[in-house]
Amino acid sequence: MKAEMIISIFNEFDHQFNYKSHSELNSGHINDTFLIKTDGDTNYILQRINQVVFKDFLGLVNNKVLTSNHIRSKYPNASDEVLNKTVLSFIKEKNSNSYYHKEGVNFWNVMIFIDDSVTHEIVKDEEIAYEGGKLLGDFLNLTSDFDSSQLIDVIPNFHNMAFRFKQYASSIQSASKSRLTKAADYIQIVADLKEEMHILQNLKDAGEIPIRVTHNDTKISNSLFTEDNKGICMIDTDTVMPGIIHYDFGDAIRTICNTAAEDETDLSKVEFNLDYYKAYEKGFLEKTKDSLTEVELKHLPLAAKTMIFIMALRFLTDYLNNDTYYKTTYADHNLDRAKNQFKLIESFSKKL
Ligand code: GN1
Ligand code: MG
Repeated sequence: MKAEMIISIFNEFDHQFNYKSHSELNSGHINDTFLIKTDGDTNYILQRINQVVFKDFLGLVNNKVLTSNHIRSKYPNASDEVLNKTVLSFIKEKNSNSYYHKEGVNFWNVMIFIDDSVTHEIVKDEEIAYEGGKLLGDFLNLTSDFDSSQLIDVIPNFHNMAFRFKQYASSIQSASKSRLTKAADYIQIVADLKEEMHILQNLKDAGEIPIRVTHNDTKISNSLFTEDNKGICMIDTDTVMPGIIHYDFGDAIRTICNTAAEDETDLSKVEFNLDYYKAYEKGFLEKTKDSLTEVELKHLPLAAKTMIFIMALRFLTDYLNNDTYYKTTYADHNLDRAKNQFKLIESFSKKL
């Protein structure tokens, strides 16, 4: 994307300082994200939202802004300066919307970049796992009294296992022979795990697990830490909506406990780290154990397996669909991601 375009879109927003330079942050698979450095004290994140994935963009922005405002309201005595360093802060564009839209350039939003923060694609320190668990606990606590009827279901059926199986079944119908052949072993594993992987969905549908405001994309790279490993806050609130805590617990574990990146192709490097599981669980429960039900607590280990599986299934489905959903950088990227997640399930099953 041309620098002039980035600058002109950034300048539609009511930021305090002038553009100096930008770089693209490539960790996400859906949106385009840029770090804008300025000539002042505040730097910004400029993000183009993928409209194919997020069809109701206005609903998405509304969800994100309402969530931030709700969290900010929990600290009535904190100054804006402090809040801007600990809670996501959205910048308005010149017409007072929290987004900018123009035909042909899609929808954009801007947030304040939290300086001196780091993210982790792979966890190499137990303290990060522990701090990550506390961050999710805090997020769930801070949003527990948020009226979830104000939030739209930004991606309907996002973690719905029955729905993901339907998408998978139709991808098998339309897949090319060569992709089906390459995926054959994994198609068998999916069939073997199908029943177990519906347990949480069935409990949710039966009303046995409470619906809460959840984050829904808790991979560890969506949490900010200080350089000395203390949790700051969770970011990427694109998918905040009503859900069950298992999605959030499980998706975090999926990434924290994987000893390699989610697209590592050398599967001997992919193992499930049980110590990190315990550290994350400890931090999470320190914050939440008094508010969770017995059914919620009992199913935390299954949540981990289920969320690793659902991501494996989604990567495999996208591979069979010729890569229409996730960004990929080479032909078998989605298949490699799926293989990686299936290896992680195998390792998990030996340990928990
Ligand atoms: C996608 O784009 P990103 O990285 O925030 C996906 C998540 C997956 C993740 C896998 C809206 O998130 O569900 O866990 O990739 N988000 C959406 O890395 O589908
Ligand atoms: Mg996301």
